[in-house]
Amino acid sequence: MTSSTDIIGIRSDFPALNGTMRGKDLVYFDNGATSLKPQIVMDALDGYYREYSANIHRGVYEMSERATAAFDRARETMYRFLGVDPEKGEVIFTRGTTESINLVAYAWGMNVLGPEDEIVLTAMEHHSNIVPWQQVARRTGASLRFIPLTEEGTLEEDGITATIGPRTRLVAITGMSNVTGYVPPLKTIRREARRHGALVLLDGAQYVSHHPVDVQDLDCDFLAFSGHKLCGPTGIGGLYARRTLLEQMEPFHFGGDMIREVHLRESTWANVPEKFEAGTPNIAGAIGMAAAAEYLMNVGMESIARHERELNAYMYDALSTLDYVTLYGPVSDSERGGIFSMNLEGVHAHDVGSLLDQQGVAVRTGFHCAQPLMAHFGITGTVRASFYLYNTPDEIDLFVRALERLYGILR
Ligand code: C6P
Repeated sequence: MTSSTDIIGIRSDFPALNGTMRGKDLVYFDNGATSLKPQIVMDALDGYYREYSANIHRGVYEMSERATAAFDRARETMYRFLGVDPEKGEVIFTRGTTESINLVAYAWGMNVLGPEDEIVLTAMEHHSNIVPWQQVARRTGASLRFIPLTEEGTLEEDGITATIGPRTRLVAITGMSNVTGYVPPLKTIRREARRHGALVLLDGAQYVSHHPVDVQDLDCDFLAFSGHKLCGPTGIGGLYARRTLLEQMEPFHFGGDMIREVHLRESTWANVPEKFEAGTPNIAGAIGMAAAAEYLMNVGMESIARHERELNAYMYDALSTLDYVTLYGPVSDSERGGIFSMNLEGVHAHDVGSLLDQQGVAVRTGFHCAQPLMAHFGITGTVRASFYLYNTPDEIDLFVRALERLYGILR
């Protein structure tokens, strides 16, 4: 993975990388928003729609059986990808991280929490891991508490131990900030949560696509993730949750496929995981996400993480030579995944983004669905460059040269 031939091989798997933007070779640094898709994922989607696009769990005919088998295999692939015991049925297919967190908020939070309880969050959370908990707090009377952030947006042990306490029922935290790439000290957080009998929800939207994941090691109670950030299609993702919790939780959505028996005035529920998957699921999406997970496992999540660490170190060195760039987040590259948020002195982030676009470089600008973190930094937005397995040091050079050029024009 670290050798240039490996990267060339990987890049050729992604048709979009052959494309241009504004007439220039595309440099895709917006992987935090969504990743590009390898051909193998398109083939999996195409295969389903072209050859066997029947509904699942319903037909007795061959085409439906084929679709059912592919859907079930997709779940098994996700078990392997996440280190989930296949016997336990602990992966629910959802539309993505946002829906997964809402599932926990509605099916667990709304039913279980009360005025004595506290939900612990941080100000670096994506809106998807704040707004649902605000709703739970409003409806149940539970309180929200926030682990304080340091000036650079990191967490310290003292703040963690002072915030998680006997009334904490849930700590809901990102595995990797979508703004700064900061990976919080998950072990300390889990230890404190366990000490007080609280559950841990990990927002894995960014974490899962960039790190090898084994839920046994992560030892969280809930893990939310999105397929589109790990080379899969949009509109599909999942929630890992401990079986014991899934069995206790009420369903989130009601309708077909999630029932055991329906009578006119009452119904009973199917087993986990179907109990949480009402209606026709995103069959193609599940098959496509599994193809993506299989692709990433073949490349090797450990190699992907190593490659990104190398890119990070390279980017860190390159940016530190530009004294007009303010970088947000941890002051060392070791606590950071491949996401860099920055501002150029005296220049609006959108202007930087637009001029980078003219150079063929795709970045995201704005508040990145993280307004509380922007408020913490005292800014309204940043320019964000985020990497994935197919990015290269040459692209970083190109990005940095583009920054130098545009700063010369804009300042
Ligand atoms: N962040 C970004 O550009 P969905 O949209 O449901 O797939 O994921 C939501 C989400 C939740 N948590 C974190 C940490 C995230 O980064 C995201 C998605 C994208 O940063 C789109 S806003």
